[in-house]
Amino acid sequence: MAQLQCIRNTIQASHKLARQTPFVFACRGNASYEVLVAGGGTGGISSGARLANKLGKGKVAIVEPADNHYYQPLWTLVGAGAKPMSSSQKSMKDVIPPKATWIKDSIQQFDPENNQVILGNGEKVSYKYLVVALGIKLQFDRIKGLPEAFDTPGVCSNYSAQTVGKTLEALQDFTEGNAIFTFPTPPLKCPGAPQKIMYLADEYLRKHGKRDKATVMFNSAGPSIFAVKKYAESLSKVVASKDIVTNFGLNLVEVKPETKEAIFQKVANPEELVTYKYEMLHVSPPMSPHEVVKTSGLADAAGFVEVNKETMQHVRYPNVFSLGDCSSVPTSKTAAAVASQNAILSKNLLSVMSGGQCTPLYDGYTSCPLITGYSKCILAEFDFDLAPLETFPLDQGKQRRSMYHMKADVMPAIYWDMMLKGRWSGPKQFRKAMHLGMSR
Ligand code: FAD
Ligand code: UQ1
Repeated sequence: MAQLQCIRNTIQASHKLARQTPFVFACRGNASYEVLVAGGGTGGISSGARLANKLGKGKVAIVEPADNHYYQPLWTLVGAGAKPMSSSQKSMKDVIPPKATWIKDSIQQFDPENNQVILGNGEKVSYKYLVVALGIKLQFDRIKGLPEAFDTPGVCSNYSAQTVGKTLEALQDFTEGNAIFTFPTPPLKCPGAPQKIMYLADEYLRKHGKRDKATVMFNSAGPSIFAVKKYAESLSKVVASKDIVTNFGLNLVEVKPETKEAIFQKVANPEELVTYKYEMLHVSPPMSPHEVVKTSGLADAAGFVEVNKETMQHVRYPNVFSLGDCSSVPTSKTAAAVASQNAILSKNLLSVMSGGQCTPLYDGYTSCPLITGYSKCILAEFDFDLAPLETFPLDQGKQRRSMYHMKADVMPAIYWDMMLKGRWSGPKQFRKAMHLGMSR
């Protein structure tokens, strides 16, 4: 028995080593690649994998400084205690595509005129084609007192790996008072996330007999519960049925942990401030493009990589493409959107590479599984025009257990086993099949 286990361990160790070997070395010394991918998050790994699968070993490099890769969509469930943090995390070396090279550094500067980037260590890496997938920067420090407040009880955020663990703590420690959930002025990734955790918190407090001592409050800088009319109508009913208070046009500007106060500015009248006491404060922070993107020569006036919204190709540099949260594509910033964008980006980049044209293919498809409880979810799917673009032939405006399992169990498997390996282009084919070819 012990011998068997020993053999098993040896085989496992050798498999692990074999898988790690190609990624252990990092490129050094003014290297050059056919395709350079900036960022090893959702967009960077999935596009790097798809392109490396097509182009073969040694052609694609991914620049990413982090040791770990996160499936951020699971943080809603991690914050609510429904999934462990470990289920949202893998070591970066285990998700870097086997045929790609990992440059473990950060990009300090883009130089698109000379087809090169400058790394943190000062070295230059040149490319023929560039894919920019740097995500969006969280700006907790734009809210006065918030960074310090994270060290005090009750203040939490599902938006970062460092603060998501505090959400469950805040729920466990809750006794009585206001449980406030904030929504910032855009841009932000996953605009559904600020309210998903609120519905889970509501159910948690009910299950633990604390809901009658709580006022659950959604204080949003936005004008409504959700941008798409169909889902906004469903969510308004959910809010009413759960006895949640909504305050629109309120932007969090300061946290005073010593008095447990959250101070909001009125969007319509910034001179006017409104203060609420909190027992629990879940913050969705303001976000902005990374400085390195803003100053790259690749950005639009808002600081995002300026691409054609239907092709993913840069509007001034035809050998540059971008996808995900750092791009200017005017759709809701989600991993689901990245899946569709990736298929289109790869098709167009490979076409340009072989002397062809880009095809305008992206309709803005994005999806937001709006979790409304520990076993309920409204699966929002929509396009650039905020028109529903639903996969399943049933009313997705309804809360459903099946959609919860899709979000909690099916999507993570698709993400790790297919999307990060360049083999998931979003649900378009299923949508067409389920609607007997009658859907776009
Ligand atoms: P990221 O995945 O954030 O990756 C960016 C990468 O760039 C990072 O690895 C970073 O280290 C790297 N980087 C940054 N700067 C540099 C640099 N200078 N040099 C090199 N590398 C750099 N999406 C959904 O589809 N469904 C959901 O239900 C959902 N829920 C969410 C819930 C939460 C709480 C959060 C936070 C997000 C959620 N999302 C959801 C959004 C989704 O996670 C993002 O839209 C997606 O990860 C975007 O991918 P990206 O590659 O653009 O950015
Ligand atoms: C999706 O494609 C995707 O990409 C991985 C997600 O990531 C988080 C999603 O949450 C969803 C809902 C989709 C869309 C997939 C289907 C099957 C509707």
